[in-house]
Amino acid sequence: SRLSSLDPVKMPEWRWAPFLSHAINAFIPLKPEPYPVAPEFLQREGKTGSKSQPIRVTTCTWACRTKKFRQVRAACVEAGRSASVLNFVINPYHTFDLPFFGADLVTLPSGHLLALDLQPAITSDERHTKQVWERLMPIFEHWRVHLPEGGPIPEEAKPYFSPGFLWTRLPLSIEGNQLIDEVIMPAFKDYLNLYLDLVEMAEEVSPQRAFKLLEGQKRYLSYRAKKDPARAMLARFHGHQWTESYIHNVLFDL
Ligand code: DBV
Repeated sequence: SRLSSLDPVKMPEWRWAPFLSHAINAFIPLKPEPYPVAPEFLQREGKTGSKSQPIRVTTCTWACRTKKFRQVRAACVEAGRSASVLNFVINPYHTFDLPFFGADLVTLPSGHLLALDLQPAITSDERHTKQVWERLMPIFEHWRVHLPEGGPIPEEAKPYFSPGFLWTRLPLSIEGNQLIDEVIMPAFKDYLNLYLDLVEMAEEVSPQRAFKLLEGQKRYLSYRAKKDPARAMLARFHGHQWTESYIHNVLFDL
């Protein structure tokens, strides 16, 4: 079993392993340190499906911190035909004017739900968004033409997205898997590359500015915790108490 948040996630058949591997390799130059995660959240086994055809579920958390990242964490779910998920969020320290990196790669029996974004901590603030969006939009435009639209998102969620929100639904078919390999994977690499470049350039802000960013980060994470679309699924797999604690104390813990 896993003793540190940096230990490799070993889940055979997990659809999203190449994405997490890519990200972990990209952090190596930043000298990642373990992020404290309680043992019951490093790896948790569960069961779903029916009595006659049970399906084993594993949920793992990979996490680290670096000089500029308060928390980088990947929630990894492998449940065979029922679900395969990588939810990946990079939380910068609020002392830098940086967005969050967010990826939600979800395979359910109904198909793949795929979301990628650099999400603002504060909205309607050019100083926070302009440099990011200027560089993000060409990348977004490049990849989105190859993907069907994901459909509407709730109005109340909109402040938390950038205009470069890449959001699609793909079928569980050879064509769907091909789009994941040929579009979603390179898009993920481009978004992460841009993000790490913005991070490298970022310098500490004034205490007043940092306070505003902290308030924004708290609002964003409270929203994500409150509206986590995985809540029902995780509760089915691992129980309500474990799920609530995981959401509030690990996934969105600021
Ligand atoms: N989503 C999370 C966490 C997950 C997770 C922590 C641990 O924030 C998985 C797992 N997302 C997950 C699952 C579903 C979705 C859906 C299991 C399917 C829920 C279901 O149908 O039962 C993007 N993710 C979604 C949806 C959106 C996003 C818009 C559809 C919601 C709906 O239809 O109700 N999540 C959203 C987003 C980011 C994100 C933009 C960041 C880029 O993480």
